[in-house]
Amino acid sequence: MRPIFALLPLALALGCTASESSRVCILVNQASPVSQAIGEAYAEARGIPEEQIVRLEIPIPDPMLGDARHESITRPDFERLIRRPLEQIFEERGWRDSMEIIVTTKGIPLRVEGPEVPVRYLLRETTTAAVDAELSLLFSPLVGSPGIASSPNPFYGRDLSFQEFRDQHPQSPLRFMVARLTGYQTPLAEPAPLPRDVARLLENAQAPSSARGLWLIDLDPGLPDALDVANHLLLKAASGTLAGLGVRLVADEEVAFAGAYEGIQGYASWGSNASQEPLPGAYGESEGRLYPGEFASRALVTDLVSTNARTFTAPPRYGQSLVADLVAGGAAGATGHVAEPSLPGVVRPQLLLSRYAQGDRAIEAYYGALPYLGWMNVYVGDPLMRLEEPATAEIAMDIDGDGQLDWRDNCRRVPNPRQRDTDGDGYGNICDSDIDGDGRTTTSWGESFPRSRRGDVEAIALTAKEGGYHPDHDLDGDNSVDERDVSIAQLRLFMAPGPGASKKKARPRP
Ligand SMILES: [Ca+2]
Ligand SMILES: [Ca+2]
Ligand SMILES: [Ca+2]
Ligand SMILES: [Ca+2]
Repeated sequence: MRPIFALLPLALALGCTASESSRVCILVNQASPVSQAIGEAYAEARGIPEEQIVRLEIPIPDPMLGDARHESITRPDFERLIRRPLEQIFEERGWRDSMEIIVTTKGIPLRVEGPEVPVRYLLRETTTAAVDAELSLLFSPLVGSPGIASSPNPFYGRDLSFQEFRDQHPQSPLRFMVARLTGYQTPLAEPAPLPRDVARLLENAQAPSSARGLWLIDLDPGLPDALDVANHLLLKAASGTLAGLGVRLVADEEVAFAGAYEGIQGYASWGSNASQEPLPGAYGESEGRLYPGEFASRALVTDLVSTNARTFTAPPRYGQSLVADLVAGGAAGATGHVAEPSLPGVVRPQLLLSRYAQGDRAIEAYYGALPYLGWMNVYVGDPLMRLEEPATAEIAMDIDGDGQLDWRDNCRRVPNPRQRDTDGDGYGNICDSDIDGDGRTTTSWGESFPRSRRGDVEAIALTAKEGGYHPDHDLDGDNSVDERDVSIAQLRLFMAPGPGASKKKARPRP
């Protein structure tokens, strides 16, 4: 007999179930009518009971949020006004285990501001973080911990649902998935003081979606070497993965910033880091052309821009391009950074977009693609959004589209048709920067000596600096050990090799 649970996925695909809404809580700031209007609109849109709206009192300079100072909070104020009250409420209501998703609203500060740290020590020392990233670690001592070394995301790249992950890892510091409902604060939709961009964001997340949306990956062949590595390992990998899923895909390989596309369902680009000179004013209309174009409903977007979520206050002060403009342009879900994340800290487009294309909830796709916890990252949009007609998994046997079927691919998430594995441990070089074989890619923060304490990154960097060659240090297999190999290793900081077909244990090497 056919097991009855085979019918369940269909039922779950139809909007939000009662059990799903019981696992979502919403944070609003009582000091802002806009924040409250957003929280109430979302509760209504997803049938979330009033008791699950948490009302914090966070004083802000302008209740209508025209003053961007409300987007930052000091560490002591974050502890006093947000973290401690929330942990208390979660304990009192028994939410510690039952709650799965926390939704923050515009008006809850965006960023915990830490002391300034020189760029070279950023990944080791900074305590600046996205408020949302800290909230995902509630009850964990990792809240406020500096840098990224102690906080690789244990859910990153896992083929599990978040609930399965949490059931299997009850002690994991990652307890909650956090999403933010925000956009520019004006213009307001009447009669409630609900920003129009946020109203549309909510509407878009549940508007009917078609199977034929366009997945646009805007590659850029004009970047300097260190960034070109990310162009390959992140954006090229995203187009490989999406091609493997058989979706309608444009992988734009021109230097020109992609614009005037229609029906965009998923998008990844370099944003204002694109090398085109002069760059059109990033997102929105420029000289009669729309960048990147028109979005389909339920569109999910990401870009490789350091401070793209630094503000959602209009009018913004420009510098780098802003996620707020993508939301204003009709994107329903977007990832961003509230401060410099450094390249290793960005969400991986290939994981984000492939999970989402396969029908995962947007928030689950985001957390599965997020390399480090408690860092600068933020997800903007309705966390429960998912596609109505996902790509089918039958064609996903080669998830990175490199022609090597998953079961035998020694780097399952990175296109590596040649499968080069010079140390023979079963992981291809392109996803194996664990030079000393201790199970993860380490760094000694730029110090190459003494040898015994040298990190994997420094081992490769030293070979490059001395003009030498070691096949294991040549990660991309171009017969040279250089800056590119160092950049590849940096993108894998504190991560284990793979994922690949091999389940071999890491072995120590001299
Ligand atoms: Ca591969
Ligand atoms: Ca290897
Ligand atoms: Ca290592
Ligand atoms: Ca190389």
